Amino acid sequence: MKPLIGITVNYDFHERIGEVTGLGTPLQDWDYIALDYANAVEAAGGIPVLIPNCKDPETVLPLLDRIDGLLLSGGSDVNPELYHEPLNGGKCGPVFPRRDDQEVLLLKKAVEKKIPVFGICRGLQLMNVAFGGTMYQDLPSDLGIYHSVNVYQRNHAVHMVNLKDGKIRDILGEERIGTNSYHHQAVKDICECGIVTGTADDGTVEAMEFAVGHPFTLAVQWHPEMMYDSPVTAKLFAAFIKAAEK
Ligand SMILES: [Mn+2]
Repeated sequence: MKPLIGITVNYDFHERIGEVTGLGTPLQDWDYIALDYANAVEAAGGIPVLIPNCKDPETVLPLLDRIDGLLLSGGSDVNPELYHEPLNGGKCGPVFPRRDDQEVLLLKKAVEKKIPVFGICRGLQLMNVAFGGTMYQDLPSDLGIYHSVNVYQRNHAVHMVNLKDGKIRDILGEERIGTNSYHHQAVKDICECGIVTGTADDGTVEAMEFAVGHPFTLAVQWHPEMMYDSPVTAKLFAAFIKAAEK
């Protein structure tokens, strides 16, 4: 059978989502995710499975006995409490601890079980924080740099990423690639097991892997799943699915 890839999803308790879609009633919570992730997994030969944000995160842990790979998707900012920093009011975006707590638990158990993990955007940030790293809560006000570039179509490359010695460069066979950029936060202190394998020209961390004892813990800060026609995307997802097949 093709590998099952668990994809984490956004959680939001604002009933406006139901109002906008015309599907909801008042006081409903929502799980939702852009279809790009499932499309990318499907195109690479995997079977996408969405993992809901359960009330008790322990509920979804047995899924790790069934899935072959875990994709930590993009979304809201990671709770600064997880890296023991005060909320930088007005700079950090909305935070949903219910999703953060479940993803940290899923990530740690997936690593224990040697399940390949691929983190995208927030997924990279969550992995760094879960293993002890910290975040810039807002790149424009912290460093005066802009990585939330949403004026182009989503598959358009807006900055370059320089790849260093590591898995991602092995997978792609290139030193420098163009990527999109939809993030206002970025990794600050690197967690102890973290290895930075890609940076933008301004120094922003754009790719990481984690030395946690199994061969596929890869994360990128951009959105490869949105760059649906890019050979970089095809190679990254192919490598992830191949790791999940083992
Ligand atoms: Mn960027």
